[in-house]
Amino acid sequence: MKVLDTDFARSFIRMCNDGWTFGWHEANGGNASYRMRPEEVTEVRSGFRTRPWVSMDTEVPTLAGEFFMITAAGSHFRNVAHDPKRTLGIIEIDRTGTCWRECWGFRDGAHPTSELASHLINHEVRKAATQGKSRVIYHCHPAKLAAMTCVVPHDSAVFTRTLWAQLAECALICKEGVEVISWEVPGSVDLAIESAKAMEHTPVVVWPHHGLFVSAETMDDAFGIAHTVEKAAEIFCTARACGMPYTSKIADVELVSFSREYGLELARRNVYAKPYLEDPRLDAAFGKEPSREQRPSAKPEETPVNIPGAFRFPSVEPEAPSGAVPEVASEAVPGAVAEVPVETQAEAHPQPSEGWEPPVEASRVPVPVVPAPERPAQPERSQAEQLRQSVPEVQPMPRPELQPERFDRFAPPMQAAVPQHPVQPEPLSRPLPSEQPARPELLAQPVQSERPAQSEQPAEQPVYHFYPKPRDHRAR
Ligand code: 2HA
Ligand code: ZN
Repeated sequence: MKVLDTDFARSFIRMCNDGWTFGWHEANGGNASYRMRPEEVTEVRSGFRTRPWVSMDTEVPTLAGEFFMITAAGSHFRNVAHDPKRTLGIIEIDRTGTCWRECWGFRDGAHPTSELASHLINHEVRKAATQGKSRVIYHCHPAKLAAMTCVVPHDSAVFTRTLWAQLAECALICKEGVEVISWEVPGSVDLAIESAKAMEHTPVVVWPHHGLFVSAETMDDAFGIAHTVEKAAEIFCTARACGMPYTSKIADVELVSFSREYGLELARRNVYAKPYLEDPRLDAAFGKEPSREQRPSAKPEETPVNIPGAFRFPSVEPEAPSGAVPEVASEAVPGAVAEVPVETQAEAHPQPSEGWEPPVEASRVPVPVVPAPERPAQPERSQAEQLRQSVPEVQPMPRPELQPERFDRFAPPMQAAVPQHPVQPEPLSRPLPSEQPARPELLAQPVQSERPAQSEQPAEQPVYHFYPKPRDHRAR
């Protein structure tokens, strides 16, 4: 049988072409390899040629005698489907696992990708980790994921939890979570080794400011993982870019029940890591983000007012810094439904477009109203103190399964690398989205610093707090 008529070759070419179509392979970006099954080798072996052995700097003894389909160095994924015999090839590993030779493809003097050693080392790791099931390594450059690495700390648990917080499917398809490694020179031995360390724990490795390195059993699975992770990253980037603070995520308990339902066995360190969803300054203004199950009267508050096309407020009530109880709640009766004139709401909420008009046929819309949550009596505290206490610390996640001596590049430096949320927001040099008309209920107001003398921040520098203003329509 001809190589290009086989299912594995078709699937490999399709993966490359899909990656190109999705925009993940600019120029010669990305590479891929597939460890062929013995029966697939038998099927096509008669068409192989014999070339001299080339020795490698690395040893892959557990891959001795294996055959790999692999992308050619410098080849463009956009050309794979058009010219597979030049952009792809098949290599054989010798019996010692120290040499390779070309068997098929690589026309016009092409050679295997410069990431060959990286692919082989990682095939070895994944083959061992999956009892021989894993066969594909796929490397691509999805942009949203790379963008995420510019924003989210390079802590694997925080990064994983942030991805999972966006999209349920991501926890299902990427249940081991992602490992984020340090930035390494593309094509370097360090990159190969750091990836291999990570691949002992997960098939999905994030290369900061570069891309994804994925391993899987089939081409469909490899592409599916990359697609799912990139989609979660896209949701993250889109939600951040829309200028509203994050107010909802998949909560810990929801992840746990999802995990139970699907038998996912999600790692605790990933489930209970804090997703990186807010600008620390907004984080400070909102206090510690309550998970959905912790929010008082979650159900009625989350019921949206049904005005077609109308702007909707996020469902979380920002906490007033002075401890004031939201005014609407003080008169509320449990279970009561207040009638609020539509006009009032239309005034209070920014409208989505110039031509937006409140509907005239429904002059009054029921709005669920709920009693105020019981606030425990709090001792007098300065605003600065309250703010400081409300800001959650990003704690380095305990990694008992890692052996520090083998992964010393990960463990202690990672703690330093994870930025702690600043206790006091920096004075702003440019307005946050919260100061723009889309969020009139948030105002940045300079106040005198009340930080104690030992503060790192100079006392004379103004500190900006983001005050949630009471919702006008509720105050009336
Ligand atoms: O093969 O993507 O990381 C080109 C690359 C290197
Ligand atoms: Zn790359």
